[in-house]
Amino acid sequence: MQPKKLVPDCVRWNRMGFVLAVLIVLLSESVIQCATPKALAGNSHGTNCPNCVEESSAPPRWTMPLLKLGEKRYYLSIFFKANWFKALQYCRFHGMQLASIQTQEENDRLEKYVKDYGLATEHFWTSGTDLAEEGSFFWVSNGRPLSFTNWNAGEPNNFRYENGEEEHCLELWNRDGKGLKWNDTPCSFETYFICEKSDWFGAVAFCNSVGMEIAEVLNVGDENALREAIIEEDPDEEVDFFWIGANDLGVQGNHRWALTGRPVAYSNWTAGEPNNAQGEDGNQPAERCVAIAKDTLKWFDFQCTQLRYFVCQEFRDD
Ligand SMILES: [Ca+2]
Ligand SMILES: [Ca+2]
Ligand SMILES: [Ca+2]
Repeated sequence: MQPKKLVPDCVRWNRMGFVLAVLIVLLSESVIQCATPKALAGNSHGTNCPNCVEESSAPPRWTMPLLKLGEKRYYLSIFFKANWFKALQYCRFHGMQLASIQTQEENDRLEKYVKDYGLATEHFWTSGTDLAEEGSFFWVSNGRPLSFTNWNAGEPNNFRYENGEEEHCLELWNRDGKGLKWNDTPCSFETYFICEKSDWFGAVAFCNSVGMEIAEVLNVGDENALREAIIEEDPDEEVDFFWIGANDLGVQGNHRWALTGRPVAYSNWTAGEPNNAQGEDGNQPAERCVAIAKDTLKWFDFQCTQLRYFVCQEFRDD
């Protein structure tokens, strides 16, 4: 017999450690109070989480841990269907993002998993869309254009339906028995979807989606506040680093803060960083995003596409 559910799914998700963000709330310039996503879900979102009701008949969430495929961590939403916008919102609410598929390898791994799991004939939303410009698909989760394509034959065809709706959202669908390939389909269609753990860009988007910004560390006071937030979150031992907003995506070596574009004045680099390392084979993308070590709060630059925990904060007045 299943245990009776006493808490909304959103809250339980957080308790089970699925939440990737630590949220800190700035009360004034120097006094910062911590609020974990757990608290956020219980307070501001817990009473009106749009997906909690729909999930009420779903199997217990803890039977579905994050799926590790290659470097990525996925959550396959197979307990309820949603249109593309709601799927996007759902992933973000849980500190994740709708999946982006950037290599054939990633596609193959998902295909194998979905098949092994008995879901080979289902459709799954990804973050791909051409809503901004017809025919120009990109991954909305990270803003990047498609780095490879895997369309079913004849797709994308932007089919126009009787009600005038066209096809602007990218789903995975084994249409012809030739594997989990891509199709453009109306964004209003309701289907299953795949969330993935956030990279730096997803962290920025998540903070934004809850009315906050990715953390800025402007002085020692901010750093101490960050430490408290991280301690409160009590991440497991596997977690080493947290994304913050500093990056040199604009000009190599010239670090700025994500939200304001202000140059990084205060910094706390560990010895030898930022080193803009290129990976072992020297062919990895440059390291342009900054994360802080959980224990020392020292700064490191990493590839922005790496998947990490992150810290959000409320907008500053100054
Ligand atoms: Ca289209
Ligand atoms: Ca289509
Ligand atoms: Ca580095």
